Amino acid sequence: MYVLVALVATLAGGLFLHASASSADFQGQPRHIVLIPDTDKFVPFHMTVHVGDTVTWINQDTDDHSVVSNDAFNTAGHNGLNVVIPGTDNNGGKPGIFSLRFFPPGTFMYYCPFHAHLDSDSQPVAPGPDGGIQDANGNFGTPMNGVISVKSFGDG
Ligand SMILES: [Cu+2]
Repeated sequence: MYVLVALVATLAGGLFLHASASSADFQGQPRHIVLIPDTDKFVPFHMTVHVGDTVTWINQDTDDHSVVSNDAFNTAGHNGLNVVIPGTDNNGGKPGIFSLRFFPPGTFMYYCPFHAHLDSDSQPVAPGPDGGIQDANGNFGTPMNGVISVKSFGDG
């Protein structure tokens, strides 16, 4: 009986792996996904990948969003990147998808200028009320941005 349960669990695990692999099969086989849900934020805010890995952004929002490299802080390449990822309203009802492969180890910092721009007093304009990075108290003070740490294999 215990053997049977273990076998079923193994089969179920295999099926789950197969399903998730095929659902991520957009362009090649992205292993790291940053979601833009129906709010103005990148989920997860921070992600660690290895040299040579591909990160894929999936915009599930109706609105367009951008990935713009924050070149003042970037150490992982892709300086000057400025890509609009269409939302479902501008993409035939489907999520917009964008992929980027990382080679130099370092930190890739990026933001969406539509939801992280500066106002006339040079203060960051945060999205709200449900977007941006939020704490448990509903602090909407952080504009739409994200961080990817790119590690070499020796760094573990
Ligand atoms: Cu945005």
